[in-house]
Amino acid sequence: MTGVGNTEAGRPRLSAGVAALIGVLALLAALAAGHLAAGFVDKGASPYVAVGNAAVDLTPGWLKDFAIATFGTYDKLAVLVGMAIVLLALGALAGLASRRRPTPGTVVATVLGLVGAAAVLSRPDLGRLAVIAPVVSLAMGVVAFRGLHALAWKAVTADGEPEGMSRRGFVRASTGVAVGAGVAGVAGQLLANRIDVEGSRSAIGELTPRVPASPIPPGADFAAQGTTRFVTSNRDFYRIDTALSVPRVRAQEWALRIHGMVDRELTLRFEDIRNRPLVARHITLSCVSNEVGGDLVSTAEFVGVPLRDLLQEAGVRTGADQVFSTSVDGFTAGTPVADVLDRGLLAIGMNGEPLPVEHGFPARMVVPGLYGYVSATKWLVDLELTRFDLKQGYWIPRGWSAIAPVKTQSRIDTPASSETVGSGRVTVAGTAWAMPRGIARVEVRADGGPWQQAEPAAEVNIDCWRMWRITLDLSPGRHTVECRATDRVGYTQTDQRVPPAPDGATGWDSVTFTVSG
Ligand SMILES: Nc1nc2c(c(=O)[nH]1)N[C@H]1C(S)=C(S)[C@@H](COP(=O)(O)O)O[C@H]1N2
Ligand SMILES: [Mo]
Repeated sequence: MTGVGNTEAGRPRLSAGVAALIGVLALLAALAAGHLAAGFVDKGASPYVAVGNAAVDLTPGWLKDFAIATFGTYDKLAVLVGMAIVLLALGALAGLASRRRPTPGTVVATVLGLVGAAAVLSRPDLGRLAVIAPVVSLAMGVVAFRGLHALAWKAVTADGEPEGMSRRGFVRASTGVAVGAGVAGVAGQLLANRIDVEGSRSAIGELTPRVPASPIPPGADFAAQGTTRFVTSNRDFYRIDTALSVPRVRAQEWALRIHGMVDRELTLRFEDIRNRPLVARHITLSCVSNEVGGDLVSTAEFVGVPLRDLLQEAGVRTGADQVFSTSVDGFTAGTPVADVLDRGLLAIGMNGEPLPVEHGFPARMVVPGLYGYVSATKWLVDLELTRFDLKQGYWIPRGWSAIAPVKTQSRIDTPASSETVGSGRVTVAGTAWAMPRGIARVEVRADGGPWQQAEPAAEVNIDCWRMWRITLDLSPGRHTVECRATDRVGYTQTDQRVPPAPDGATGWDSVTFTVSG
């Protein structure tokens, strides 16, 4: 190996490459050791995961919106990759700062370890014991850094040994650290995933509703013309949450506590829920971050128990106006009691299966007509009856509105933007939603001309979206079409464009395409 060290004006120092390598290896060793230790306590205690979660929690609303707009459902991957890049750069810099003495790198390793510990301690869902993981990480970082540094230093100064031998010692040690970090990282991941949530999920079996959902009439979508399907498959259902790693809760261990301003506190196990009379309902769920024309909106058949039944059993005290729901990972949402009593569902099934793990297994809330961040808590474990002036859900201090009914909205699914379509008769089709008011009509106009009423698809219920289509005679060339919906209360979508923050986007969707000659 060449360039382990060089001497400049008689003062020995490590070569830049070796110095950076030591920093990077020590960093990997630290992260992997922390990940492995977390495998034994709680996977969220991994310093990498905890710092990522803390970063997500510290993200202001506008930045979260930017992340969702830019990376869509890959926002979490973006956080993890971004963190990896920053950390590797820090490791390399710490190494480079330590070409003569190991002190700078030791300080960086210690500071990073302390940041990890702070992140773990700040997580509402982790116990005190979890701090073991970042402490192990810190210790490993310092030991690996100083150990590798000492070996490399020996090779530079060739202290007492033939130089070739010290170099071999360093190469062997670095390889060992790299392999060890890899093994520890994988082992930590396997340990973290040992909770067999898929096994628990498949053991649930059929969830048969006592009250089935009304069947979907034929013609509820115009998928043949290019609209999205009426029921979104579980695979395609949009996913938005703050969880960097999906919480793994087995149904056997799950329980829901209902407390606060109630007459009787309740604790319900999964079996208690599934043995109740279950209802099935088609519901369209929308994210507040959905831009005009966006696809953070999906529909599923949810199976569960009306939250009204549970809340009445607990006895809601007068004065309670907020149902404050908490997820196993610490996410919280505040929902008006009136909406929960009116149409809230504690869902355990989705499209004929137990809830998928990413969508909240074993149980979540769904309240049609409210954006997800104020109503749709996944991996739900706690419902507290309280007041809006006493407690704020996760996104409220981050700049989002505490009260967030879904705004009447419509979207053009076909033609696609910039598409070239064949003949002069063009089918424009899409979807519109205004839960729980329902869609009365959708209008379309081309190139700023008169509004024309689109043909609505069969209405399934007012808690779901409604598809529409219209055929337009268009001359060859470029055209822009817009759509606007009117809900059953008589409100027509405003053309005024506002961004998603703080309580949902408005404006008309518009698509520009070309009709070929
Ligand atoms: N535990 C938890 N539940 C959550 C969230 C979250 O971050 N954590 N996000 C909410 C938001 S913002 C939305 S839009 C919906 C999305 O539900 P889905 O991922 O099943 O589509 O979940 C809600 N429930
Ligand atoms: Mo959301």
